[in-house]
Amino acid sequence: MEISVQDYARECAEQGLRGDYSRCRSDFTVEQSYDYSEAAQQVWRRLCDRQTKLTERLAHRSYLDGVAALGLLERIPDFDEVSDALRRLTGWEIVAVPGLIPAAPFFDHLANRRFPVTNWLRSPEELDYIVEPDMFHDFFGHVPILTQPVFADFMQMYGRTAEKVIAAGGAEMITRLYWYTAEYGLMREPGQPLKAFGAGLMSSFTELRFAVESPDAHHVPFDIETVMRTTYEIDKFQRAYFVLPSFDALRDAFDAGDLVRIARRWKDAPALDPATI
Ligand code: HBI
Ligand code: FE
Repeated sequence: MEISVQDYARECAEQGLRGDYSRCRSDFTVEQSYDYSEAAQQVWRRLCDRQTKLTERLAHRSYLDGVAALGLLERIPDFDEVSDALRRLTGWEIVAVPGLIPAAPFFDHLANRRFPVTNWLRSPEELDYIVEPDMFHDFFGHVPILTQPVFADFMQMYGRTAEKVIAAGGAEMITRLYWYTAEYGLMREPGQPLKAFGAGLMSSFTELRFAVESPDAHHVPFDIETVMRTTYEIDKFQRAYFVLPSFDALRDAFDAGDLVRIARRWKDAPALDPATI
C-alpha cells in the first residue's frame, strides 16, 4: 500500500518536519516558488563560500567539474535553469519537493532521472547541522555529481532496482548502499590524495574534513556485499567510509553483483558493525 499525499502530510506535521506538504502533487513535487528573502540568499552564500573552501581541497574532481559546469553558487539556484543545463549534460533534471518524501516516489523520480531537491533552506542558526535534508544538502551535495555520466547512470539504476531489492527483503540493505555511496562515499583520484564525493560529506562542514583527512577515520575498500551488510547511524560521524577506486568500479559492482541475490543471501544474517569491518 502506497501512502497518500494527505496522510504523509499529516505524519510530517506530527513529526515536526517543516516543509509545506499541503501543495504536493501526487508525485510529491511542488513548485519551487522562487521568492526567497534576502536573509535566505545570505545564508546560501555563506554556506557556499564556507564549504567551497573545503571542497576545492577535498572533493573529487568530478564533483568540482560538475560545479563548474552548472555554475551554481552565487545565489539560490533556479531549479528550471539548472534542469536545462543538467538535461543537456546527462539527461537528468531536478524537481522541487517540500523535504523528505516517501521511499517509493523517491525511487520513482530517480528511475526517471529526476532528482528531488528540497525547496527551502536552513536558518542562520543551523549552518553546521540540520536533521532534515534542506536545499543546501540536496543541491550543493547531490546535484553537481549528476553531471557525471557514470554516476548519473548509477543513480537511475538505483531507483529502478530499489523496489525489487525491497521486495526481496532487502530494504535495509538497499538503503545502506545509498548511504555509503551517494551520501558518504570516498573515491580515489589518480595522482591525488583521497577525495570525497558523497553528498552527506560535501554538505557537512565538519565531517568532510574528518572523513578525508583524520587519522581516526576508518577507510574501507569498497565491496558491494560488505556495504550492503554494514549498519550505519544517521546522527554521528560515520564509523566507516567506503573507498571506491573509480566511478566505473561502482557501475561494475552494480552490473555484476545482482542486488536481489545479495539481499536474499544476507537478509537473515547478522549485520556487520562499521567499527570492526
Ligand atoms: N526524500 N527528499 C528526499 N530525499 C532523500 O534523500 C530521500 C527521500 N525519501 C526517501 C529516501 N531518501 C530514502 O528512502 C533513501 O533510501 C534513498
Ligand atoms: Fe542526501
